[in-house]
Amino acid sequence: MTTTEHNPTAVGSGQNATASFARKERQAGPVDHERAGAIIGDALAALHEVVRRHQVTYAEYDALKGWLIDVGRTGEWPLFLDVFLEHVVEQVANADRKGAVGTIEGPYYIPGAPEFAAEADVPRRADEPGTPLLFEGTVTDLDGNPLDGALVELWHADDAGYYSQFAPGIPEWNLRAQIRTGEDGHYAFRTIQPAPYQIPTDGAVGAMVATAGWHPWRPAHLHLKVTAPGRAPVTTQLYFAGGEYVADDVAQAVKPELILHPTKSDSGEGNHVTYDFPLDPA
Ligand code: MBD
Ligand code: FE
Repeated sequence: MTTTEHNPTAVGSGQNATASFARKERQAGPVDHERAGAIIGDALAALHEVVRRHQVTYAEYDALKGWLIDVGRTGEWPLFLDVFLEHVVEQVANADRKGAVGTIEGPYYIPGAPEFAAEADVPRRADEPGTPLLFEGTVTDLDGNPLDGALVELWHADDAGYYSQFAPGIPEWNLRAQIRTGEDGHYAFRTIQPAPYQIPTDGAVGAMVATAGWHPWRPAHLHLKVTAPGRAPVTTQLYFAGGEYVADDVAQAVKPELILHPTKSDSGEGNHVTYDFPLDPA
């Protein structure tokens, strides 16, 4: 094992995720004070109810204060929010979708990965460990007509569960690529299968999970963002049938439509799987 080269820490990946979020373009509109007051008031009322129901003590209140301060100091807010809150925001946002099913984006997306036409040999190390995977499909409208000029962005962890640009010692764009489709809407990625992802156990979020008596794991997954002119973009993840934690994701982001059933490749080397993305109108 070469884990000494990239021995990620909660602080390291947390600070990288916080810096990445700071670079993200976000919508800023006029504040609706009535709506803000209702949401903030209800959020605080939900916490008040927890304090009363569990008769929370001053020692527990101080533990919470210290923990909140630690999460901020170590940059783990993106991790915490995306693991424990984003799945409900995503459900609300995408409730009316008819096409490809979405799920949470998570903290490790980076725009601008190396771009390919129709087929990508996903950037990876010469000796990249992991089972080879050919992952292909078609981007269509809701009637199954292929979409020309769609963009399929893929990012995923390596065979040790680490993401480039968030864990140290991994080449910048490792296991990140985007494909622009042609007239047939087809895309094909040659990559390796990721390992399950473990929330860092040496940080504040890991401490919360351990204190609660939970496990810190997400099932192995591929992240995707698919966009096309005139269509609603979809952000999603795909999982592997029978994989560890598929039925028990700490981030609660698995949906039945998102489970892949890869087969052995004809060559006998690695796996093959097909998945199509029918995109809703914008
Ligand atoms: C991940 O890899 C991830 O996908 C999410 C949602 C949260 C933490 C790490
Ligand atoms: Fe992930």
